[in-house]
Amino acid sequence: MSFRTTTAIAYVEDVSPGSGALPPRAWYAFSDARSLSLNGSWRLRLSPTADTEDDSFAEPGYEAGNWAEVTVPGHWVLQGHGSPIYTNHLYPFPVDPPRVPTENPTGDHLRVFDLPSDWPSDGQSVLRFDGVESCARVWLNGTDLGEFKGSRLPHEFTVGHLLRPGGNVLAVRVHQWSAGSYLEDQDQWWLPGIFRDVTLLHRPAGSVLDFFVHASYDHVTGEGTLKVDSDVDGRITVPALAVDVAAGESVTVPVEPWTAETPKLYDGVLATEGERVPLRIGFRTVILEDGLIKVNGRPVLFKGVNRHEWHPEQGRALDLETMREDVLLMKRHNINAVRTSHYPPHPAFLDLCDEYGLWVIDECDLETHGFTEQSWRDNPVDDDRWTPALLDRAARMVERDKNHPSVVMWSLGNEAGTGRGLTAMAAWIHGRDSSRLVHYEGDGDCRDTDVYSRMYASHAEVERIGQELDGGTHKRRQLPFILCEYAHAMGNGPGGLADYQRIFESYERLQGGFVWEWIDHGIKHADLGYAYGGDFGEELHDGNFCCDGLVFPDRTPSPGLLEYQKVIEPVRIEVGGTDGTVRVTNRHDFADLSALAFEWSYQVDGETVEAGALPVPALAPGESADLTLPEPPAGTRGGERQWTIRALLTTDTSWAPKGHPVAWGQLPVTAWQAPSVTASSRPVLGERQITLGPATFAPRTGALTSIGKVAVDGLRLDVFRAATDNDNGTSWQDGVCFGSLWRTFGLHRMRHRLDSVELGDDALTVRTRVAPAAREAGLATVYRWTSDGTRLKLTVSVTPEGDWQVPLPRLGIRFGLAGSTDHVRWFGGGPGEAYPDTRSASMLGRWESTVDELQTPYVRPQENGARADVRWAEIGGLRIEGDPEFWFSARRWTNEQLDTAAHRTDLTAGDRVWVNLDHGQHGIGSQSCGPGPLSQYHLLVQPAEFSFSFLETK
Ligand code: IPT
Repeated sequence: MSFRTTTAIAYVEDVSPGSGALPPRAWYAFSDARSLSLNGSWRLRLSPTADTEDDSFAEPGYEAGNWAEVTVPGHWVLQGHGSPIYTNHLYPFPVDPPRVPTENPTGDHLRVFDLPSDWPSDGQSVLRFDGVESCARVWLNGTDLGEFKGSRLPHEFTVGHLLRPGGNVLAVRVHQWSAGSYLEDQDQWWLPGIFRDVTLLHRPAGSVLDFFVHASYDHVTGEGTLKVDSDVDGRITVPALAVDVAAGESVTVPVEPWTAETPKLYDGVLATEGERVPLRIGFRTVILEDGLIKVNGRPVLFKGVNRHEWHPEQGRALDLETMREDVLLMKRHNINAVRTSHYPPHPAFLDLCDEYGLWVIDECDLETHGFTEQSWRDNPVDDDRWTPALLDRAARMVERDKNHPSVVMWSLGNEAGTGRGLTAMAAWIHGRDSSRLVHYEGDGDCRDTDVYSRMYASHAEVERIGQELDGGTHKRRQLPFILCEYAHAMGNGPGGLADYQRIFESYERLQGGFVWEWIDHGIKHADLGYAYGGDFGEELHDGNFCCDGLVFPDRTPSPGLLEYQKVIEPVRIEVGGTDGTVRVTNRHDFADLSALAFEWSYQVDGETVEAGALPVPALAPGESADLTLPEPPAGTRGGERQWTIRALLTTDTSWAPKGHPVAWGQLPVTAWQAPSVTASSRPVLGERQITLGPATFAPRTGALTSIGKVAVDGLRLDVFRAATDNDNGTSWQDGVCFGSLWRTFGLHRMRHRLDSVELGDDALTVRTRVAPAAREAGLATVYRWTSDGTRLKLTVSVTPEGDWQVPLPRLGIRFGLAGSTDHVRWFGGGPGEAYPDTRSASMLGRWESTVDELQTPYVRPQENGARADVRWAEIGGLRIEGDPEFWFSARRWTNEQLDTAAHRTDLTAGDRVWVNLDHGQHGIGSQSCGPGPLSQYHLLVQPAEFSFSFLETK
């Protein structure tokens, strides 16, 4: 005897893509046909399993009495019903495809709507769902329309015959888990719900069905060829080109091409008997030629990002303004390409990419990563039973998005292993659209793909690939290379971007990469600031691995984005070949420099004394010129001197206003000279203290206690930093993760043994040994204090002893100042943080901040906020000058407190501001998923000497 009534919900665990939906077709935002948005407030009944409730709710007249309300588009788990779950690649349910757990949160959604009184009574109507996770069954006025899977793909149903003027009952049953979940194992939050638009579309008689805009560009003749295939007869008009042709007919006319740099779109119309659909046509030709991806005859260099859809409150339900914000931020930060990791985005995002200009790799909604845990056994992409579902996903992506000039590659999916299903997808896509390339990183031999793609390869390996020394299949060796993911932007970092960019620019075969990833998937949380994996009590989760973006959850740019912006700037400004010249190189692929105005300024000790325009010819892409700088301003003899050259937009563009800085460079003229302090004061031992110039010290320990009226606390050598995500690395890295080595070695618990306090004629010398318990290795550390009566100078000498097997996180001093300390000024790198391999965007100048603003609010607290190349800093009534330049940071908690915090809200201001003045910092790297810092950025343990002078400022 069987108790479970499975037939009604058998579709949930069926490998098929669904039934009842219309064939996929091109998506467009609007036409002259009527439409009715069904977004808004819906009623929701959440059940713990897929089959606990009957479906009588779909019948007209059903009383939804005590049902909750949810906003559509939205995810119910972000609206107070159940909780989100974050896993990277582990399935949060037993792997037994296509079966899913009995505990299968199921949201019955109900919406009653009237047709507008003027809703046409002729023709048909279609109901469109742009995205529902993960499986839905739909009824209208009690009639079962069908069910579907494929969360981030559209599904349409014919409904005209069921509509009534008023009181239409739309019922949608959404299951969190389904067979489709096995295909949607992307590294992200599991967020069930109707998370994209629901729209009723009127389809007048003779309206447009599917259509395919083919718009190519011949870079030799300068002509574009347009042909629009349409399932329904119609005409295509493009007024600006005087084009008026029938569907299916091709026409060749002189045009301006579309590129991401020059996104020229021509407005047109596809008019059938019953409908006029606006077209935005971009002419461009994407081909593989000479082993390179060429657009309009030229190779392109992708300066890309991987973009997940994310909003800290709405999850993957993004409104148009948020999408636009992403595009504008990308454009303003010199990004020229997006991989839509790992599913087709809301289609309106691609309209924006067409309009503002971004190259797009459109990726299918497919990832089966969790099967890696069983050596890919039973992987759906290698099981013919699943192939219809895979082909359905490929078709829904390609048909939906095929009319976007921005889309230059189709990607089969991400991290799905290999298999016949993928091959079938690639074959179908190649057959349907020969005008674009096919991408899939998992196809190591490039059997099915047109580009060799990898993720997180080291600099050295990428260089070998550039030199074509990487071997591989014959086919692969003929193909261009991209890094579809690199530079894991988790927490502080990524480091090493500039080094990758140099390599990309050195070898033709390397056509750039896509930083992982665009945005931190932190969820706004009343108590935690932003929540990450585990914060909702998930039994299985991957912590803050979802917070690895170039922008914070609220889209504030992180230092990583500013670094990337500088590294990929489309104009290089550097020292010229002869004295007094600056070399300007146009690194665009298509645009000349006519959109930019250049200006120079001249700084003495970081202060601009004069500025002017620098005429730069409209260099073609790839060209450079050495330009003579003006005579240095008169009367600027002393001090450190430099030129700063900036390239600014000459006019307002769609993505930034006139004057927006696109690129900059600095050319040193003279170097920083630290002030000399003559050791003319003698240390005096009093009853309670030692006095030396303006300073006092504790007599027994030689510890600095004050400089003038400024009380100073706990000054000593510091080698520890709060581990960054990149320091910690990942479990699957074979390389050394310094974060854990530092902890094992004991760098977070160094002991300071006092050996002697010596009062000399002109110096107070304090000898110590700094070492962790249980280790023989240590640092003999000597603090030598001198003064000229006004200034106090500290020279620190560090001599390593014993067997040091690890580099140091940092090497410098730290001390505490009064908690009221707030304002900071400095001359050095800024305005933002920098580390040895993330310092490209650090601009030498005079900067100001508060202690709080010096902090970078990484979602999981970690080392942050260092300013590089600091000559002097003023803080808490002290002016500190470095010899040589130093790394400066200050915070209201200790590095140890920072290290133990899990969320920003764990950090509370203490009664001290802790200042770090560092002689050295270890690099950042990208080891939270990729390679660690390059060896030249390791802070090796070796003898070191560095000085600071202190002067009371008030
Ligand atoms: C790679 C995934 O493709 C991406 O989705 C994300 O998880 C990223 O890593 C890390 O944040 S896969 C990695 C195991 C190489």
